[in-house]
Amino acid sequence: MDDLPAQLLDALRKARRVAVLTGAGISAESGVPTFRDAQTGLWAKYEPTQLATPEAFARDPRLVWEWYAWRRELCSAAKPNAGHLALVELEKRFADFTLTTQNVDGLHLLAGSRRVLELHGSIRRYKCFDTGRLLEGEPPHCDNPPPRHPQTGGMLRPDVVWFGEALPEAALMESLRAAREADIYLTIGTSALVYPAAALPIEAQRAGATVVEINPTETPCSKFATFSLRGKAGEVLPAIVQALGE
Ligand code: BJW
Repeated sequence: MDDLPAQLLDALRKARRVAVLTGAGISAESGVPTFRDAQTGLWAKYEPTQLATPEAFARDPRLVWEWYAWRRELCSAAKPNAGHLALVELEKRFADFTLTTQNVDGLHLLAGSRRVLELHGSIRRYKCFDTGRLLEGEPPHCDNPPPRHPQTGGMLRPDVVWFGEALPEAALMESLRAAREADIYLTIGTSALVYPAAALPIEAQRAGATVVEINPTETPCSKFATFSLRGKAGEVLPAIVQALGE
């Protein structure tokens, strides 16, 4: 990638509070498909309203269950990449560091990031569709999926946030606080189309943060960014860590 802007490195060296938003793009180099990339994105092959809404699950729970079971396998096989690992290093460097992710793949935690706010839940957990009660452990074997929650008897679903559903309130509030207090806000590998997550970098910019976008392509967030670094997260983030170390 091109040389990093000296002004960006200077701002990072002076920063005390750093907040980060990640999206599917950071996991692309781990082999986890994004949603909206043409050809390779999930929504190029599947219709979101048929799979990622509570209405879809109510209509055809088996289809939705099996689609998520397939994706869970993909996520379980994936390993954190150089982008995830660089964020672990950045967390060590700043006393106040908040990592908010829209990803449900769990790769930031697997990489070793300590404080991760999972805004859209986790594909590695399950809950009861009727009551929201979380499942402890693995789902019971079932010949006619979805399996049932052993305590509530309701159908199990992944603990992810579907369209039209509220985000986990504590994670959202903490992400907003971090955005409003950040000196530097990094938005990485997200198309910045899905709200309320997409509002976080805008909030940060309004509150005076230097917003840095890391994405090979332009997004609606680009106009709020002080620096747009056009490259892959797995290349740009390690370059930042290396430059700061010097
Ligand atoms: C790389 C790269 C590399 C590639 N390196 N980069 C305001 C305005 C308009 C609409 C709304 C609004 N507020 C709410 C809405 C409605 C809706 C919404 O936003 N709709 C828009 C799409 C129009 N939002 C909601 O419904 C949310 N809920 C809500 O607001 O509830 C209100 C409520 C309150 C109280 C009670 C009840 C309700 C919920 C949103 C949930 C989103 N869920 C999903 C699925 C999660 C489960 C699953 O995984 O299946 O979350 S949708 C999907 O999109 C997933 C993602 O987290 C999310 C964002 O996608 P992301 O991460 O940006 O991925 P892509 O693919 O879009 O982009 C990848 C990017 O990476 C690209 O830019 C590439 O260029 C880049 N890239 N390789 C760096 N190597």
